[in-house]
Amino acid sequence: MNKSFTPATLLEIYRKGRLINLIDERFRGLLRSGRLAAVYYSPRGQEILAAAMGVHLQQTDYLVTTYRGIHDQLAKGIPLRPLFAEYYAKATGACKGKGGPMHITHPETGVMVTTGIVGSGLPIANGLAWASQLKKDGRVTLVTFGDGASNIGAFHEALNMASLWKLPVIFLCQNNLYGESSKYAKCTAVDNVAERAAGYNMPGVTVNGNDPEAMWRASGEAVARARAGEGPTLLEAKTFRFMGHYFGDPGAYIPKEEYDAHLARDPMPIARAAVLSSGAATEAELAAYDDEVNAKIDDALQFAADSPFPDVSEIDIDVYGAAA
Ligand SMILES: Cc1ncc(C[n+]2csc(CCOP(=O)(O)OP(=O)(O)O)c2C)c(N)n1
Ligand SMILES: [Mg+2]
Repeated sequence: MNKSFTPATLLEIYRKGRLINLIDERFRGLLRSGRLAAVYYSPRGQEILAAAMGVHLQQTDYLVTTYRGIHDQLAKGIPLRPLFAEYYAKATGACKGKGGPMHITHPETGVMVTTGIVGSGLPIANGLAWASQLKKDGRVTLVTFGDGASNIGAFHEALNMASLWKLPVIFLCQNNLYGESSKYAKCTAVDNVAERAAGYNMPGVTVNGNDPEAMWRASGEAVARARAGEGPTLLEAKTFRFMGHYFGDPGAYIPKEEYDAHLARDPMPIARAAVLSSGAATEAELAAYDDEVNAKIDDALQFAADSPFPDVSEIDIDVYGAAA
């Protein structure tokens, strides 16, 4: 892919990243104050990689993500109202209030699966990609997962099958250097997850996921390969999570110097400064964008608050199968 990385593309990535960033900040505030009671795995620090991948995807493409998936879902284009209503377990939620944050699904925007079972998304993504290959519908499937997931058996099985069958799938490992409280280097035999691609005869690419241009290029190539029927790519985006594993995790297992070194390279302020110096937007335009996003957040929160809970008569519908 020889396309040049323009200031307009940088701005598009920044705007997607900022949407994620503002929603994440709002959710953490609501959780802290007790106005939202939900499990929450903050994507703080991983916004840019999701945004830079997201700009290459079409609405009809598929996404399979994890519990730490709100950045992926937003980058894919999920609307805020059904997303927020699902966090509040309301009937108007993406899963009618029965899935919750761990199971966000919104087929209209290609958000097919969100799973809390580490590593389980990869074989499911193969299934979606296989269906697209058989139907020749031109869709690609993006599956995202963490560094910890790359040590699960299903990761290896899925890579082998996807390569063998040249499935239109992109395996995006978001290597945030920790799986719960376990440091990557303590549990993984290779320096880079992408090295494992060699064992499955597919391209493996390690990239700084916090660098908009590098992530945009690597994502674009992986999506183009899948779209052209040339098969899967294992893309490893190096990143860091600033808010611990789950909401409320103090992250005491991360040495302070390590944390501070990452914080000094926080991708959001760096991307913002890059947008301003590129001339793609002014301070005033970025502030206006924040206002616009905050108004959408207010609207979706009000929608969620005003919506009813699912009726108790629906308790066994849409769960395992239709009730008689
Ligand atoms: C099969 C399985 N084993 C263990 C767990 C418990 N668990 C939940 S998240 C997690 C860490 C996964 O780390 P990683 O894949 O790096 O993703 P991250 O949370 O860093 O995004 C673990 C072990 C689980 N949910 N599923
Ligand atoms: Mg991790």
